[in-house]
Amino acid sequence: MARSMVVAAAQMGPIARQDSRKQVVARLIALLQEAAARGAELVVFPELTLTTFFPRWHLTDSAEIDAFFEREMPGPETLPLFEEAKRLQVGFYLGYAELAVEEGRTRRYNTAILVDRAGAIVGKYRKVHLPGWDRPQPDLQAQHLEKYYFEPGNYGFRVWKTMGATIGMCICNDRRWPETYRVMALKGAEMILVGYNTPDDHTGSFDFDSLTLFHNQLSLQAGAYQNSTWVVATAKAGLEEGSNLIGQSMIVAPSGQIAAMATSTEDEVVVAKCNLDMATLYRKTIFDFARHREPDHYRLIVETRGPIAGAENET
Ligand code: CDT
Repeated sequence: MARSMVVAAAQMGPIARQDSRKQVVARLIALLQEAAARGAELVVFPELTLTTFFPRWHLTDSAEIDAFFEREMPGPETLPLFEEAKRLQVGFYLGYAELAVEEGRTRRYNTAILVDRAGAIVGKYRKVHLPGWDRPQPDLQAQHLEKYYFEPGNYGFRVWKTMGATIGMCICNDRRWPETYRVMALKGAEMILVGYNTPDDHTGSFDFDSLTLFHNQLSLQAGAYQNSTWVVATAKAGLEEGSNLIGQSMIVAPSGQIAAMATSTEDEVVVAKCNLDMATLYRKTIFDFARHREPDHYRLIVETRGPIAGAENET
């Protein structure tokens, strides 16, 4: 019999700056309960789930900034979510802004955790690809300041054998980079979880913005197919503090087919039963990595960050 897992993408509508953690956690619990009632064993929440997407603003007051960050997980405000998930025996992925003290220094990360069905944190990921800028851009109408608020994650792309599957995590912009999926696929990921906040008004260029939904879909489907893995992608969506965030949360099969997709930009649960053996099927055939990959020809990918000059007309 095929191994399977029922998974939910628990999309969230907008979160206002003034919304308290208590209000947000109450919404998360309602989504969790709906997902569990529909048979979900694992629920994926968005990136930076607990607050509004604050990197759209240039804040300079450290107390104001720190208010968006979690110092402990679970903390008193998030504990009810852990307790309810444990009661319902549902695992979850949760994105949040993490304030950590490491080697005597305060560090800020854009983080996601994986919690198992007993309510224990079994995995932590810190976002590697931070989009946007480290200072405000006077020429841009909409700011995206993740490089100002966060350091790149220091864990790399990891996978966890838990809840009957091999599961990897990444966050938002990571989903656009093929390297993200490949590293986890090489480590055996059968399912990759990703939360996101994607504005469709970040460039001010109509041509680019009008393709935002297409690019979301393209990245997720290509990542799933080219790496033979399920991808569960969950948005924070809707008009949030004047910024329009796309929805389109979806669950994509290793075939690249969309198994379920949200139709709103509000709080919404989408559910799919994922055949985990489907990942194995493609990896034994067209994407049998050990048989077909030629890593000697991929060295440039890890040796350089940006394009190199003078590589034309090699003989
Ligand atoms: N949160 C996040 O990573 N959002 C980006 C938008 C980048 S626009 C400068 C994304 O890739 O969806």
